[in-house]
Amino acid sequence: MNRIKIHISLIALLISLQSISQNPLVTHMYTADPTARVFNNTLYVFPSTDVVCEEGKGENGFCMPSYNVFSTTDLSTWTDHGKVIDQTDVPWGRKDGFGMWAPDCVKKEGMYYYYYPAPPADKSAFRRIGVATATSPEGPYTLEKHYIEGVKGIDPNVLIDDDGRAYLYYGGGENLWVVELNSDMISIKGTPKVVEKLPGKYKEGSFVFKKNGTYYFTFPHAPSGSEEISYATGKSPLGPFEYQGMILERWKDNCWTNHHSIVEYKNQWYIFYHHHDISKNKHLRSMRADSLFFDKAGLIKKRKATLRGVGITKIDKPIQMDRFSSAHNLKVNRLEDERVVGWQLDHIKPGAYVTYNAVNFESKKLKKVTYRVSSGSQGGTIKLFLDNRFIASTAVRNTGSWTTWKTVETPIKEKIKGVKNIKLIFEGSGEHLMNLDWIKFE
Ligand code: FUB
Repeated sequence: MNRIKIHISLIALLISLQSISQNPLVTHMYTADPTARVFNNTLYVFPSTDVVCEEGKGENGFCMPSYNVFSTTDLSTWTDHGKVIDQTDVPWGRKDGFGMWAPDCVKKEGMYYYYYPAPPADKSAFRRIGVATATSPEGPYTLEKHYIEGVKGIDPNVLIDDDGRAYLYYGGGENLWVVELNSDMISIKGTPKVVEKLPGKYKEGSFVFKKNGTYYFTFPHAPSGSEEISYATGKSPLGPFEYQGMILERWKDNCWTNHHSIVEYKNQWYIFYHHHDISKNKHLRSMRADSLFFDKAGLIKKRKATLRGVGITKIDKPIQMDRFSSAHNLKVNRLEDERVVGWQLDHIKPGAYVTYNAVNFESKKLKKVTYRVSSGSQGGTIKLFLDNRFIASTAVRNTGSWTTWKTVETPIKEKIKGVKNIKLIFEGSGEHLMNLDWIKFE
């Protein structure tokens, strides 16, 4: 992604990031712990909010005062419905606790139930879990006067089973817990049970969903270093669950947490999660999404987190290839161009490739493809494929140096219509062929 160095405003950044449909999903505020839900054919996301901590506020470095709600129908354009709950609204909560951690929202019989953790004013626990109700996912929400009795913990998640019974999962630490909710959705039946047979060490953020009769108990945990997202499966919402392995690997940088949700929307499964993309500060996170796939046996395919994300990209602007869906035998680094701030693909070896999914070519007649490249070596060839069909070959020669950028173009003779996946294969000989900034279709 490139940004003009001068005269850049926050508003301009917001508009450009939203309109190119990449990760992170929104950039005008920090959003963590995204729970995605589909209500009325619209995909809603219920994240928590990270803000910069004032001296002495918050816990563990997190300052989380409130909740906003977001929605989309195309995974590209996001609507921020604004703040729906603030810590000062919580009847039983500390008004300056800054501990409104990961929430969830479910729908039952036309009513939306929003579950959130907060530090209680009575100091009876680190976090209690409260419920707020509304007749629309966007609110306004009415907050229950008391927290759920008998529950102490963070990260509430609710599964409503096909028979209408609802289960609350929560907890952070060595154990995660489950308890059935009464039909009022605001009190529990019996006592919470530890979810058994999960791997040891720190766990939190459980998210349970059901697919083809199997319950998927998914959770971030930290066997070593930072959190990876893993899962177990079972035949009952109360377990036992059998550990199946990792879905998303841990961050290799200093973003210690991850927290996710998994949802099917318009026949595609997605994982929503967070990273500290914009801030590089582990307490100021931004929500992301990527597609998720299952194998024939119903197991979740391990996937890589991408900056490409899930939105559909239009061809009205250059496509920054550093935000790829997948890549091989190349690196991403800050753009070596004194006029622009951004990132470049470099160290591109013969046989390297990069893919960028879901580009909408609509039904416009294409005339040419243009690349912005530099090369301090003999150069090479870029072969363009759309949905694995060869489209055009473009020769890139030495541009004078690795920091001398030029555009090269090739006419397109094929008729291209609709949403396609781009693949570029780099051919040539020698150690490194070229650097690539963007690709543009006209
Ligand atoms: O966002 C605060 C806490 O960090 C969440 O409740 C955890 O799941 C972790 O993401």
